Amino acid sequence: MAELEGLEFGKSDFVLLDEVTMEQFMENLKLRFEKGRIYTFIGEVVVSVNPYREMDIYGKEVVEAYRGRELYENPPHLFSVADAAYKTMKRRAKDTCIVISGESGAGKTEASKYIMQYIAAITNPSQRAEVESVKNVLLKSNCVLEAFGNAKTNRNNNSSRFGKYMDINFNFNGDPTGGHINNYLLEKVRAWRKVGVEHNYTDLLSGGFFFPQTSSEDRSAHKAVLTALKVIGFRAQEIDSIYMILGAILHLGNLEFATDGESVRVTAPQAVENIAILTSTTAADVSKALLFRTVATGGGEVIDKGHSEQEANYGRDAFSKALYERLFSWIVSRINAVIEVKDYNPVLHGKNTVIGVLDIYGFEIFDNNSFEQFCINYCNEKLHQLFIELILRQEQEEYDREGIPWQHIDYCNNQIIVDLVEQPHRGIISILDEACLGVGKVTDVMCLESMDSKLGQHPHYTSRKLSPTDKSLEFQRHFRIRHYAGDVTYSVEGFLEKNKDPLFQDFKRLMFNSTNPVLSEMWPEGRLDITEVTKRPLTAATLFKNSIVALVDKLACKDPYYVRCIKPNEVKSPMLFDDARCRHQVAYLGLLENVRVRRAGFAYRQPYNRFLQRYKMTCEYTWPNHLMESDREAVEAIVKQHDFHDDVEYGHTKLFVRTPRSLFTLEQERAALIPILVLFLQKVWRGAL
Ligand code: AOV
Ligand code: MG
Repeated sequence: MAELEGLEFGKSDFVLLDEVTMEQFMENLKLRFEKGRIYTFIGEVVVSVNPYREMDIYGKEVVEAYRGRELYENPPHLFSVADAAYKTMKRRAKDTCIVISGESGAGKTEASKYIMQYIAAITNPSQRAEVESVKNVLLKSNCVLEAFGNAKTNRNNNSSRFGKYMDINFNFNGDPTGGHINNYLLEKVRAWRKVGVEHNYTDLLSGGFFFPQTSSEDRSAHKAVLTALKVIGFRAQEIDSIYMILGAILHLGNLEFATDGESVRVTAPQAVENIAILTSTTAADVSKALLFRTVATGGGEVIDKGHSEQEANYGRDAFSKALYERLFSWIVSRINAVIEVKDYNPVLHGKNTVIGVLDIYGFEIFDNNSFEQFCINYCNEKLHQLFIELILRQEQEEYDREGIPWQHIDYCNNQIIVDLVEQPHRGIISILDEACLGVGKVTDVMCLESMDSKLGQHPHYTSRKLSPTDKSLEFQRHFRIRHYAGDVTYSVEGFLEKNKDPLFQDFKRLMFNSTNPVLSEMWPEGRLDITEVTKRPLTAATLFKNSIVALVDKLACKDPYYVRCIKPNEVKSPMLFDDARCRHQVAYLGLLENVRVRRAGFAYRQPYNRFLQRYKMTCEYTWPNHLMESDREAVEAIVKQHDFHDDVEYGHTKLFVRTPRSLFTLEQERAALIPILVLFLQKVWRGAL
């Protein structure tokens, strides 16, 4: 609360603004950022501005200061939220979750790591070995997942190209017993490129993260990953397999095809040999999978159909990316197998509770926005919707619980945009899926035409054809969605292919038949015989939608805590507060509404005993102790003496204060009394009184 830091640092809770206007909000946010106060509350929500510099605020002493304390007892911090989530989980045996949101580069992943570190630091005081080992794996998993799933983008040098939701399980004592990681849609193209795959990639040892003999920084990062893999419990054979798969991916990048008359051949047979060695297959089988496709004819006959050069190129890239994606998912599943809660007996150990931490890609607007951005931004729409629903619901529930009358306030709702994307039969995903099912050659442009005809009237959708004079829709293939966070122009090019995400069955069989059991395990569907492969797999967009719907369900049944991250500028500078950029984020994150909801109800709420402890010195009837029947009555006495009886409601266990001003008065009085009190006590100690 404000008194903990002087007012020169601005207001530490936006609820305390004199007026809830964008101007005041921005003024406070900027002032605090410039004074190095990167965190600010909105009630229990923490707003964070990326400092783009090392801050000395995560050390041991700070952890100690926050441990077990109430939110308002310390300045706002990620640790406040982490501790609140932990306390609720422990005291009320409720599952909680911490949702970290904000756009790319706003600081979500860093925040999630500090939160995990905090939870690790405050648990297992008795240092039990098995709990320590679980904690260690949970922390180390970050390093591995980032190595494989993050990549440099123009928005963030260490951008997460996958979404991550991690459940941490706790036993009755509040110590971690295990966890589970869910990963969401790896943007495989970017992550895969990081390995150093480019066509005609000739020198294996230059560049690329995993074979990086270039800089000492790369070398030590690489070593850290290796150590982490070992700590987590990857076996030597598994680690070797990881390297071999990465090696195979690199060699695939070296493969080219040429056409001789009718038939296509590989130009560098040595690469095929290498791939065969690295994947524990034979050169003949690799070559066949690269150049032919086994198909079942209508008559049940199985034939090998030669690829065109174009098909062979396509197949090679799809295979290479799929290898990477499978590897990533397999690594996640291996980590999960290690941290899975085993032998938990609720009768013996008490209720098993969970804290979930969500760090998922933020809203993205690139110069070229493709299928991945479409999925990512849809995911952000869903999470925003959840935020609205939960923040309102939570308030409502608290008032009900405490027996306080309360009126609903209206909120902007992005349901219409969510529907635009996911509605069955009419939404964009359905239209895409339909196009993917289409017989014959359905092109991206045909798909766009279908969207235009079905969604032409939708207020959040437009395209070049529908708005021919719109300068930002330059190309025939552009369409635009008015997201809650801003307009994004997508190019439909590649949408169908990415949505179908086809990989020739031949590659799956090739990998399943590898004599390396680690590799074979990653490709279970390669077991199927060609004549058995009839069912069309779900499309990428539908799979993603299903996983996000499941995620939202998971979050919705937990007590949510929020960290809202803001990116202060586009140039990664610790000094610059770009007003317009920040204002835009504040608007779309719905932060002003958040403050309003918080204030329209009650700006502050505190359990009676806490309130009393803090303010009893301001009232003659309560200082040093009260003689009333209950703490509630004592609190009433304080409130009456300070004349803001009309501004409060008395709940069953808490006092609710409508406007912050009332509390200000109390705070000021308390601040004025403290020096007098200190003087008084000093005199008592010295025996002067
Ligand atoms: P993101 O997770 O929100 O983007 P990151 O957490 O990766 O963003 O943060 C981007 C960069 O900002 C980091 O690599 C740090 O250099 C810096 N940074 C962020 N938070 C802090 C902090 N608390 N203290 C110091 N530096 C920080 V993305 O995953 O791209 O959506 O996809
Ligand atoms: Mg990230």
